Amino acid sequence: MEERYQSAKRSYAEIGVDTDAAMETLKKIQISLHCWQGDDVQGFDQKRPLSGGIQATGNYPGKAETPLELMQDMDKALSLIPGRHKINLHASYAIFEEGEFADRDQLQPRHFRKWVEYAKKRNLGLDFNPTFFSHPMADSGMTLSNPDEAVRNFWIRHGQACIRISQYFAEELGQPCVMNIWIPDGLKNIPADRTSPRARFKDSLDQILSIKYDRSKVPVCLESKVFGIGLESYTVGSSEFAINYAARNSIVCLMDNGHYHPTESVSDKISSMLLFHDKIALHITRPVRWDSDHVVLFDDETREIAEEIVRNDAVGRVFLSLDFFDASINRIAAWAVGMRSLQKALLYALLSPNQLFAELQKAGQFTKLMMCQERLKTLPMGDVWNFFCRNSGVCTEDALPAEIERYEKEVLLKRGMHHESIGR
Ligand code: RNT
Ligand code: ZN
Repeated sequence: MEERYQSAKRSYAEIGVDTDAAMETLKKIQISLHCWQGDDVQGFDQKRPLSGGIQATGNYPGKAETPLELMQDMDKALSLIPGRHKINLHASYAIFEEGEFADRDQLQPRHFRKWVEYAKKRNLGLDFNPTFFSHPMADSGMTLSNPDEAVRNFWIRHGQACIRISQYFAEELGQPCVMNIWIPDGLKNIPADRTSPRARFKDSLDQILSIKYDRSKVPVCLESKVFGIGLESYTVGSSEFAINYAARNSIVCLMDNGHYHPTESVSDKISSMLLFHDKIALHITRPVRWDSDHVVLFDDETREIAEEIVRNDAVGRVFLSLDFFDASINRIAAWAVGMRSLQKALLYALLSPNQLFAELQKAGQFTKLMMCQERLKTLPMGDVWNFFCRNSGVCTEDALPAEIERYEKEVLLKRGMHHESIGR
């Protein structure tokens, strides 16, 4: 492996790229690992089916059913991912003591104490999300934009509670906690009034953000969307809404690359957003024909997103998080492949002679630029990646399937048998 790395290093040096420097940068890039891939966005505070126009399809055995199982699976996934990262929690993953319960608007930091202990022990950061779905108060399809003031106020209190919890995470862990607001609010059929729900959403956000909190500890993000399942005709939190609200109120815009029309690409949006915003946030996902939330792969758009971050020297300005939920495959593999794919995309970007390419564009040398970009695709990045994995103490690409299969056999499948035997 050492030999292959040295040879790869020489190949990249020929085009002016320093592989050691690329690995140094990659090592420091934190990605937020979304807890919800582990249990198909179920959470622990209710047993309801997933709502909000999102859906996890598939029924792969061994799904985590308890906080302990989810943590155990996360540990396995983290052991397969190079670097030190963050865990992205949803409010629905509150962990209550035996016999205790708090509704979403009554959540307290102590309901997440076990997660803080988990993160501290492993030297991880925590990010957070209020959960505006899978709850009786969200059954109408409207939360922060609901015309019923009692419902809307319930969700405003939820948002405020989540800011307090986020600040608690930041203070306990000594690093910022990114809090992302996404609401499913929308309509299946053609609206008669598009403005009023948006005006109410705007007012709800104002109220949530009006509580006292430390903005340096809790960067609040707003995520937009085009449509949800069963909510195809109108989405309250559209892209224009989110960008304008974030700009006017100095919060962070979160772009999920499944949340745009199919030929629009987030990679193209990043440069514009960075010109006007100090920070941006991304949900990296893989939309297959629609917002399907497939596992992130080392594909063209993921690479292009990574390239934009690196070319703009914006590694420190972009909050990176994964967002997908595939229940049809091994869920730990989904996490590991998703994280590793994004890291590979970042490595690919870091191993690109970006300066040189920019100069070719500036000089109008488009033929040469195309040929150089194509040449880059077949350079031995895999050797650098495997070397990076080994140095980070995690398995290389070839060893990954066996690791997953072993855990499936020793843990996940036994878990399934156990559940059946106790009649779950
Ligand atoms: C839904 C949004 C949102 C959710 C998570 C679970 O379309 O992408 O980010 O996936 O909050
Ligand atoms: Zn998302």
